[in-house]
Amino acid sequence: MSQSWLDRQAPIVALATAPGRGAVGIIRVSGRGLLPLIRALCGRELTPRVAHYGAFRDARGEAIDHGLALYFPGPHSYTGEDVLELQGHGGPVVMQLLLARCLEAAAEVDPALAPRLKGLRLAEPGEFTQRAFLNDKIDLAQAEAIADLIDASTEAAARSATRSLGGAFSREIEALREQMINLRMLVEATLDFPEEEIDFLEKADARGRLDRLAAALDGVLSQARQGALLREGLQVVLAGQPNAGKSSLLNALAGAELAIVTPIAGTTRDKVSETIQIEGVPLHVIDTAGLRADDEACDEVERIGMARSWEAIRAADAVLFLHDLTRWQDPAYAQADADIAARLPEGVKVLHVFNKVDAAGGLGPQVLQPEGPAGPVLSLSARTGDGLQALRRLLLEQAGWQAAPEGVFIARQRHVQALHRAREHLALAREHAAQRDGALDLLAEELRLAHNALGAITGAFSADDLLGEIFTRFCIGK
Ligand SMILES: Nc1nc2c(ncn2[C@@H]2O[C@H](COP(=O)(O)OP(=O)(O)OP(=O)(O)O)[C@@H](O)[C@H]2O)c(=O)[nH]1
Ligand SMILES: [Mg+2]
Repeated sequence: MSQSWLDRQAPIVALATAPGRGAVGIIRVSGRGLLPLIRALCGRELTPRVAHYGAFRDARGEAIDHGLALYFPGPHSYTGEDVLELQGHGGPVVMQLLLARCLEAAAEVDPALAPRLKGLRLAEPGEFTQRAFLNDKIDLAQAEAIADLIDASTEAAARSATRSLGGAFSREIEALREQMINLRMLVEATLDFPEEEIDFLEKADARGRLDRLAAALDGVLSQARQGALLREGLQVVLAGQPNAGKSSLLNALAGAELAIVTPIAGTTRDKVSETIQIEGVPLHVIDTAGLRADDEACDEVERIGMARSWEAIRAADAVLFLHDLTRWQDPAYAQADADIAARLPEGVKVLHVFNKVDAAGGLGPQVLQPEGPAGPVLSLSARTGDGLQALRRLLLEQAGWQAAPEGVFIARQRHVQALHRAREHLALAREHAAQRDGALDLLAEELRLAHNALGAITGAFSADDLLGEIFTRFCIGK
C-alpha cells in the first residue's frame, strides 16, 4: 500500500462488517471534516459519540434504510480522524446502496465547505488501522494484534492478541528501548571524552548494564516465541508406511472421522489436513499417503501421492513417524522403516510413534532399544486412544511450548526475528565492551543497531514496504 501523500489525506469509506447477510451491517467513513457529509446522509447534526436513530437518505431525501448513526470527531476516534458509523440492516444490497450513497453524497458536497470530501473513496484493506497507526493511536505491534485477534484460531490466541492490543507486548519493548537509550547516552557521552573513557564506563557499570539488558531481552524473546507459536501454530506431518495408522491417528487427534481408514494399504492418496489445538496452541496436522521404501513398486497415483508426502515432510515443523508394532518384528518391515527414516531431511524434528499397541501383545518401543530409532519414542493406540495424551504433551514440548497461555501476548515471526537481531547486536556490543582497548565507536554503533531492531517492532523505525505488507493482509473495512 504505497500511497501518495494526497491518497493518505483522502477520506475513506468501507463496509466494516463481513459481507453477506447479517442482523446488522456497518458502513464506516473516516476523514477530516465529515460534517457536510453527515448532514447530507442523516439530514441532521449528530452529537458526538451519541447513537442517533434515524433514516439514511438518498439524493432525493428518501430513506434507503433506518438505523443508528454515530459520529466520533477526531482525534478521539479509531483512526484519529473524524469517523462516521452507519449501522443499518445487514443485507448485501442495502449495504451496497448505502456505500454508493456515501460516495455520491461526498461528491455533491460544496467543495468550498469541505475541500477534501470530494475525494472520498473506498478504503483499501487495513487502511483504517493504518491511519490509526500513522496518527499515533496505536503502534505497529498493536495494529498487528488487531489482525491477529480477528484471525485467531484458538481461544488462547484470541486472548493473547487482546493482551498485545492492550499494549502488553509494546510495553515490554518500550522498557527495553528505554534501557537501551540510557546506555547509548552514556556511551555516546563518553565518546566525546576519549581520554577518560575506560574509567567512565567502568564507574557507570556499562558492562553490568549491558548484561542486564541482554538478560531482559532474552526474557522478552522467549515470551515472543511463545506468542508466535500461539499465532502461527505448528505444521505436524503424519508419515510412515501404508497401513501404519496415520489416518486413524489424525481422526483420533481431531476427534472426527476426517480421513478414510481401511485395512487396505495405500488408502490415503492425497494430503488431508486439520487444525487441532492442544492447550490453545494450534497444530496443523497433515495426514499423508503411505511411504514405501521401494518407489518403483507402486502405481502412478501412489507415486504422486508419495511425492506429495515428501513435500509435506520437507515443509513440516515436526514429523510424526508412525511404525506399526504388529509388523515390527517382520525384518522386511523394520528394514523398510529404517530406509524411509534414512531419507528424512536433516533438521526436521522427528517423533517416532509406535502404533497399534493394543494389538501388539505387550510389545512396546522399550523392547526395541537400542536398535530402535533415535529421538523421542512413544507407543500408542490410535484405535483405543491409549497414549494420545502423552503424544499431545510431547508435541507441545517439542514445539517449545512452556507457558500456560495466561500472560502470553501474541507475536509474529517478524517480531521474533527483530528481537534476534537486537540480541546479536547486543552480543557484539558486549564483546567490544569486554576488550580493555575496545573501540568505543563500534560499541556505540552496535547499540544503535540493536535499538533500531527493537524500533522496527513497534514501528518507530519501519520501512514503507513493511507497512504495506502488514496492512494489506487485513480485511477491508478494518
Ligand atoms: N488394532 C489397531 N488397529 C489400528 C490402529 N490404528 C489403525 N489401525 C488399523 O490399521 C488399518 C490401517 O489404518 P489407516 O489409518 O488407514 O492407516 P494409514 O497409515 O492411514 O494407511 P494408508 O493411508 O494406506 O497409508 C486400519 O484397518 C485401521 O483400523 C490401532 O491403534 N490399533
Ligand atoms: Mg491413510
